[in-house]
Amino acid sequence: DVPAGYEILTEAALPGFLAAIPGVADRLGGDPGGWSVREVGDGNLNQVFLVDGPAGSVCVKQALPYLRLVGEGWPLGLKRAWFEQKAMRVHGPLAPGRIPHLVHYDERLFAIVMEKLSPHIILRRGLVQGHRYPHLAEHIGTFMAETLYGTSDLALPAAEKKSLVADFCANSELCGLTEQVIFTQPYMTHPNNRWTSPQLDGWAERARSDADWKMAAARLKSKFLASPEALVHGDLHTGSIMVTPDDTRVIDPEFAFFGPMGFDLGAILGNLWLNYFAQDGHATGTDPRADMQAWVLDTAEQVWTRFRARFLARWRGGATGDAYPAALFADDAGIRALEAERQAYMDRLFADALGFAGAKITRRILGIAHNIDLELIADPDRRALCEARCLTLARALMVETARFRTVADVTAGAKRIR
Ligand code: ADP
Ligand code: SR1
Ligand code: MG
Ligand code: MG
Ligand code: MG
Repeated sequence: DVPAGYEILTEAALPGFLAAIPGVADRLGGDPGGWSVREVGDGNLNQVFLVDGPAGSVCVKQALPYLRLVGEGWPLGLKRAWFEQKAMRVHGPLAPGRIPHLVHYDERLFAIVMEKLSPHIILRRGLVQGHRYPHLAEHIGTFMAETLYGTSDLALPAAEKKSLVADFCANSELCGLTEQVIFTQPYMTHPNNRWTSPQLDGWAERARSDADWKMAAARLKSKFLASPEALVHGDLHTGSIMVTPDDTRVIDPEFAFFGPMGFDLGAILGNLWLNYFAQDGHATGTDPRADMQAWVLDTAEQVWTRFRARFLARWRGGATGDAYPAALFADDAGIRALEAERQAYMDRLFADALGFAGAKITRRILGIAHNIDLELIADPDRRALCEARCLTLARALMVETARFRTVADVTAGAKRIR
């Protein structure tokens, strides 16, 4: 059901489309006929164009009426573009400088015009190449603390939050995609699934038959379905972050909805831990990756540590939302109780994050959508070894979550897996 007026943009159509948007022609400069246009989409869902003129540049992202990864055989609603621009409008002011500037949203074409990030690259590609990003943990830990705290009941009055929850409730199609491809399909026989075969056939069978593992996935799915804690990005893996040595930007929040905060935390942590195990597959005699692996593990620790510190600082600085009414906790006993509650809240968030991290790792190895961290390891035996290590950690994070009391426990656990 493609709405009347919608058309799939082409490189040839881009200059005409952009020239008609107030301010964009000036931003690009010169004559539209001279603008250079390149389609660069490498994601699973949409098309993305980079446009350069003599004065500046923009990026245009358009929703296609189907899943790009599969093609027209998997129709997908266009409204995901609306949720993406809405999430950018909500998250942007909470985390200044951490997302691309939103220039324009076109309702007819379901297209977002935004700042072209340059010379940024996708974080996952940089990590696979062995590059380190010294500010990544601070930037991403802070991004998550500000966006998650800032859209929670700790910060927002109930009516304001409920109005936002209502806006994002309709993003049910993309939530449904996550519910299927992350929490359900990897644990059953399904034509979408693939894995390195025959090396991982035993692991795929285990995911289908291990009741503890399946129950952990089902519990996480229930949490995903029924926890409108904050406006989560919803797809915060290392392919949704663009970096330079100094800068970090979060892109692609089309899966945004009011869900469990641990889902975003788990996405980034899980993808970093997956990358840690994948480094062995990219190491060579002249490029051993031991230092890189240490950096990746340390970065995962720092992401959690920075997140926790900033989130707690916001909460202690004076909660403006309707949860934990200040009037109830004004005396000494109340102040102590509230601080104990904050610690317990963070422990619960950490456990959620670990479970979701495990689920995010598992789906990238046994489900439909895989990661270049592992896919670029050409030798299937070598890749399967890395993948089996990933799955060992993933299952432990999901099933034996309580074993990991601190993020250092995960680091130690990952190092023990050989
Ligand atoms: P999808 O939703 O299909 O995954 P993404 O939003 O992840 O699409 O974008 C796909 C690719 O387009 C990214 O991997 C990146 O290379 C490029 N891209 C996206 N947004 C920008 C931007 N603002 N500036 C430069 N490149 C971008
Ligand atoms: C069909 S699954 C496609 C995946 O790509 C997106 O980026 C999300 O991670 C989604 O699960
Ligand atoms: Mg993407
Ligand atoms: Mg996307
Ligand atoms: Mg993921």
